[in-house]
Amino acid sequence: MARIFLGLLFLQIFTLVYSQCRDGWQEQFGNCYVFVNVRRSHNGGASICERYGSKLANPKNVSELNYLKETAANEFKNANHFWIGYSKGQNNDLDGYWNNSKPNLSEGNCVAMNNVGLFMVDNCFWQHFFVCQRKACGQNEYSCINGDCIDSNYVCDGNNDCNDFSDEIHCTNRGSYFYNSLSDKISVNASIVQFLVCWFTIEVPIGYRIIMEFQLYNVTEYDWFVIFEIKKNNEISFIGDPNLSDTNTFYSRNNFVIVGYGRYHNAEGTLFDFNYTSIAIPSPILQATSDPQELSFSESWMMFPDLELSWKIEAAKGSAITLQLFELVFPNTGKNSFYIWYGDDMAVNLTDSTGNQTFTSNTSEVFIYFYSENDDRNVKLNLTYQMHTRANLTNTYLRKLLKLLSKNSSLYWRRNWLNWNKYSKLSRMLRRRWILEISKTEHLDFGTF
Ligand SMILES: [Ca+2]
Repeated sequence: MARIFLGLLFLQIFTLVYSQCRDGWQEQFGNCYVFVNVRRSHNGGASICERYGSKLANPKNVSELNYLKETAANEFKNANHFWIGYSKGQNNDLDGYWNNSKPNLSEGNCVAMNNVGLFMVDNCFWQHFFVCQRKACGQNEYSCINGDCIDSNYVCDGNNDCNDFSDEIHCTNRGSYFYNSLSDKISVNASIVQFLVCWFTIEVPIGYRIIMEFQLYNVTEYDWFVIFEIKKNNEISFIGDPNLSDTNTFYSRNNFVIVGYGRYHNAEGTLFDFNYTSIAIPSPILQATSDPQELSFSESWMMFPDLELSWKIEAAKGSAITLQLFELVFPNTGKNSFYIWYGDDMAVNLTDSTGNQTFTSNTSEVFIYFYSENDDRNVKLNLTYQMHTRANLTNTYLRKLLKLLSKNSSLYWRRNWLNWNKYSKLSRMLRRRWILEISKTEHLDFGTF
């Protein structure tokens, strides 16, 4: 009886561990796919895929395209589009399988697809959900986190066969413990450390970052201790060591953290304990109203290295959005970028700027993008966003506008302004032009709109 039970247990572990795709990934056409419900730029999504040894999905034929669109319809309830891997190539053309509907390159450089199988080219910084794709492993292989496939006999044998330790992170018989809840407390007592080296690996969902806070740290100089994470290409990135730092709080670069401890002398009692929590880094879509609303960075986000943040601000169709920037402190070092798109392809690169500035869109959406490679502690953003309806612009400030326009332009403008409704296409163009003119004018106070 006991033998049968052990046999069943073994079978269960076997099927759990040695599937051809990792948990959460779907196998299809010899590939593994994951549909990520987190909004990122094209590059941000691609970089998350790379950590898993995968790329943004590239449908190569109609079956793969149909699979992507049908699965996306289920997985991405609130998204019109999701990123796939195609983008503008070196030959300035789009490389990909288009099912006779090649998108128009004039609208951007990166390709998104929707859940009815149509493509569009979008600004690569825009935020969309995304799909990663990698090759599935064979029948008797283990699927490493980094995308490698190893012989399943090498799992939990004490050797780092995957090169990212993922074949050795969940082997309690060898002193490696795996945590995948969003928060937990990990307390390590000398009595449970039977091994010379033990590992504690935390993996939280994609899009989350981990904060570790040490309460107790009795690791001596005779021991070995490290907190690190694996980036793409198995590159190790050290997060910190409580012994060497003036802080007991550490922030992850991605959704993994590994804590390693090596015991080189006899120890007693609790060696170290820490709490970890994880927070999602959002990419919100905000609705502008006629009242100014505040947008600012959360200080806790700023502590994370390799941080991509974005906000899309939408207003009612036909209206405009004004951003009033009150404070911006932003390091102009490393690979940092800060952009605001506030009109038809008008981007402001804010790497250098601080202080009061106003931006007024000529479209009903504004996009703000921030990236910082460093965990710079001194980043501040404080701005308000506000919608201006067409009614505000046409009725209340008509006289003001006409006065302004007549100052430095001809009667042409007045004449067409009065024909606003008659020539709707022309008037749209003119309205955009007017808003642009106003935004360039210093003496108009937008707070009064
Ligand atoms: Ca191994």
